Amino acid sequence: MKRIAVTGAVGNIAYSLIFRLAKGELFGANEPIALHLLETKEVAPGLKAIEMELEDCAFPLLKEVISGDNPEKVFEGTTHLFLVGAMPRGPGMERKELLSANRKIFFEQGKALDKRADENAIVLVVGNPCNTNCLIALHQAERLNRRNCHAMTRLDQNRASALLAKKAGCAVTEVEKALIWGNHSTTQVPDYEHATIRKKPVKDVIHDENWLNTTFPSQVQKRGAEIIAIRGKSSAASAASAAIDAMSSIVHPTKEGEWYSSGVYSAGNPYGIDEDLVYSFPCRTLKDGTVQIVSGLSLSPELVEKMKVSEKELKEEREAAYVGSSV
Ligand code: NAX
Repeated sequence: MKRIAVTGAVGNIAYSLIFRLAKGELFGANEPIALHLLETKEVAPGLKAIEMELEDCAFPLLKEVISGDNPEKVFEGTTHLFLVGAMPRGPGMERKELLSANRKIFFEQGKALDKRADENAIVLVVGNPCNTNCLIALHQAERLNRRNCHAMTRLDQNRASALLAKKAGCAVTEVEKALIWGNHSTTQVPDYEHATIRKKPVKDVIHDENWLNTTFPSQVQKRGAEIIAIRGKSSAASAASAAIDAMSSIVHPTKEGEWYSSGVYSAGNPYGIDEDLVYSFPCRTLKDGTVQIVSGLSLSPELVEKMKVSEKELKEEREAAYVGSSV
């Protein structure tokens, strides 16, 4: 049985994610599931309503629901974790204050992972700033494999693929290997140079270089803010969908010649990025479940320059969050 944890379980993203997981979207129709739902004390009573709705769905695969506000109790024996809950940026809040508030959360959850999660647990951090939150947690979860801890950049990758498909007038399935480097923030680097459309380089299909080099990256980077401006809340259904895509890519072997974007621990990376960050790279999952950073991609000077900007931002976040120090 897969024991799947979702934190921030009463929030927006979780309201879509939990039900899709319970339906069996991640592991298919033959894998029983237990859901482990974590919330803060203040809104933990809302978990009751989620549990009631789960019951009312009569999901055949859902065998157990464990919920509460204590990460150590809720993470007991978990095999797959979606860390969605995080401190949102309040009005007038400095980035530093946000990082410091989230440091407390992800420090505590990292410790709880270390004590209670399955030793082969796979962790996907969605709550922002997700790269640095992931870095904080993995420094505490010493028992876990660092390469099993990820920060979600899949929504950005999906947005990039969808935009390229729309511009080329093709199906999204015909766009392959769209890629995001760096931080899940506006410094992220959407990369079309290594992507293909109908197996051809993107530039052979989309001839508008100005669109590719200016409009495309900017639209991917600002898509989240655009949705907040219209909806008044951040992307939820698309984020939940991307979280399932991301975890699915991590747990299933990657097809030959393909890759997925994921924020992973940068130690030993082949692109000269600082060794102690969670940075989005092209990744592959091997048949034995090992996650590898794809090496050997040639990078244009423009791409390298942008990747450095995102790296610098992540170093500043790390410094502001005092990763590794005690709370
Ligand atoms: P909501 O504010 O609707 O829900 C967050 C929930 O987390 C709340 O119910 C809150 O009580 C809970 N929470 C806070 N601290 C917690 C803790 N210590 N333990 C357990 N639960 C805790 O936000 P929602 O729209 O669901 O977004 C969740 C997070 O995803 C945010 O940080 C958001 O910025 C981030 N996103 C990340 C994306 C990505 O691509 N990586 C895209 C979507 C989204 O913006």
